Amino acid sequence: MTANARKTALVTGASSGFGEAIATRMVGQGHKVVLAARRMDRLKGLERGLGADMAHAVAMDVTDRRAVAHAVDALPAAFASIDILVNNAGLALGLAPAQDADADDWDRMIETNCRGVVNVTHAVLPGMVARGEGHVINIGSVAGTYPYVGGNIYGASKAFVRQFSLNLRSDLHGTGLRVTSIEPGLCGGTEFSSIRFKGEEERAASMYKGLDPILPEDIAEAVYWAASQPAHVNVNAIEVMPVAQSFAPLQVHRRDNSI
Ligand code: NDP
Ligand code: 8X3
Repeated sequence: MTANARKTALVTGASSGFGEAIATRMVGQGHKVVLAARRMDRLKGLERGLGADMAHAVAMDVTDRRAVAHAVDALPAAFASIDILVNNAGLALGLAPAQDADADDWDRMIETNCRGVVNVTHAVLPGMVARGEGHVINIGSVAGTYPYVGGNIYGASKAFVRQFSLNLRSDLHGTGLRVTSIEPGLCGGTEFSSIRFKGEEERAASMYKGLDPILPEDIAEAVYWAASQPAHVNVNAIEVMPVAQSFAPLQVHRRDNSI
């Protein structure tokens, strides 16, 4: 998508948070958007708000490969040529250290964050290659680069997203397609922490207490900027953090607790 061209984007996880903000930003710039997620009531509300000529809601569980392929194949003609795929649907579950973690939580993060990105990409990529243009934008996380206690599988799943983005670029060499990995840090204004802490709202809110986190609109801006570069420019990765978030030193455990 160059700045003036009118394109069609498919945004997964458009029922909330980043996905909703990305879809809204895209439509605000005159692009059409396929809104994909599981909660159809929320997608329909967004579709109404953005206008049914510009936004089209599609029920999609990204973990279900066949359902994803069917949903992409069944898109109405006005929304069928996907120029930009934003693989945004994802989640973290729990913050327990690996030895105390829930195996079902791990499975669901892998299913959603890894397999989900793979399923949707696999369904959309052949059409982009056949048309000779397209842009895959994957939403990773700083957790895919920097470890933190309790980040275990969530961080590993986002490292998968990062490496998958790089490997896609290699495979797509010469096709004209673009691939970008967007890697946000702590972001407020989404359901992310509420889902991570399974409805423990006080704990979820405490993540953002006393600081200014980045906001979904900041990520929508990064996505839009990457997608708006001239066709010869590929933005490989963008890492965005709030000023209030940075890096802690490596930890050292001493037998005698002397320091
Ligand atoms: P939200 O929880 O607000 O949004 C997550 C979205 O993913 C929802 O729209 C949800 O829709 C969708 N989703 C979850 N599971 C599935 C599924 N199986 N199939 C289809 N859609 C699904 O979180 P954010 O907006 O914060 O997160 C968006 C992305 O950004 C995630 O990949 C997250 O890991 C990443 N991220 C978030 C950060 C943050 O601090 N908030 C920082 C860095 C990265 P529905 O339930 O309707 O299916
Ligand atoms: C979520 C960002 O910093 O909460 O992907 O792990 S962080």
